[in-house]
Amino acid sequence: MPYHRATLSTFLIDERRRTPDFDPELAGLIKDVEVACKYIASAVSRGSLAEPKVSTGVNIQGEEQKPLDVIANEMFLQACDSTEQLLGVVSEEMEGPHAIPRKRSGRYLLVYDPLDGSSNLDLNLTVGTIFSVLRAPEGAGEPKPEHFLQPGTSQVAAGFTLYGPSVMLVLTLGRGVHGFTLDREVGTFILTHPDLRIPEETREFAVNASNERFWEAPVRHYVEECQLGKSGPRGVDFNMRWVASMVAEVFRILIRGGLFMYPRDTKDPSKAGRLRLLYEANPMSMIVEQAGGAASTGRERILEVKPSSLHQRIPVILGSRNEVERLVRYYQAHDRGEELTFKSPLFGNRSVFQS
Ligand code: FDP
Repeated sequence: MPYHRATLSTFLIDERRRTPDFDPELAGLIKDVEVACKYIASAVSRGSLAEPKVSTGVNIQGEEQKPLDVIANEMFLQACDSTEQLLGVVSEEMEGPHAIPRKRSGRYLLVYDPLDGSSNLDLNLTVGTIFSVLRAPEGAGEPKPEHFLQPGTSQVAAGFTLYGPSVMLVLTLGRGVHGFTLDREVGTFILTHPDLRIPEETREFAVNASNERFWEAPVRHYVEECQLGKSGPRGVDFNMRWVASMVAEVFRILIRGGLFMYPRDTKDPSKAGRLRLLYEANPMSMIVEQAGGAASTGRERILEVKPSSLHQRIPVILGSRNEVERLVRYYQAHDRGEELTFKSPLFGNRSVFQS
């Protein structure tokens, strides 16, 4: 029995000891998020045995909701509705901010995607919850959309859970990234992955390749180089992965490195990307940077983007630092008007504009 290991609670207590300016109120808020995640884990694990009696519809993104999307959102609201430290929350499943009824003086704002990767639910594949904690402006009173429109650099904490073969919670408080595994018998998250660091070098990339014809030239160039493997300019073979569940992809990158991207494409010109800035890109970028990786739109650091709306979408390229920087260099060259070519031992001089 791993009773000698830290639990999430003792980790938070130690964090207070280690970091004099750590706000104990933040620890209380993280504990409520933990409770929400345990309830969601339990609901997800019942799979087809669950008999959800909820009405679903189309969320603010125009996406068809699954019963568990609605249930997970409700569980989060219930777990946080009496959270002293919170002023308000924003979720993927709600159009605007939800005020915490009993509080007008909470110092924090919570942003979350209650069930990321939910298209995988029917397939019994890994899904998860993503969350981000921001400071509420002084004397904000009622939570308003503009209070949440802070760049990712302002996040005070971020995390995600994985509802997979085991349930995990990955957390950063801005001082490294730590992974906890739920001991289901005891109902406690145990610190199993302290100080996660993303390997710099990698042979793996993840992208939905069915969108290739819509990608910009730098992404096509990067992927083509990886696909050429040993016979191309990289000189090594690459593996490709696509779980279609961002939580699972980011966890894989934390464990064995790699690049994950949902880049800008021309599929629907009204959308800058697929993933949402506030409750997907920002928390994941904070985690990745805290673990030594990098996160970019291709043209700017994600954490420095000033949000313009609650459900804003953004291109995402994140993972091992060397790979992200390589792709950013391709964007820079492309934007300077340079043609992206490479020498391939098999194919001679190649350009991404050639078919
Ligand atoms: P989902 O819509 O199922 O919640 O959040 C968006 C997301 O999943 C990511 O988790 C995932 O990486 C991506 O969409 C999957 O996109 P594709 O359908 O294009 O594969």
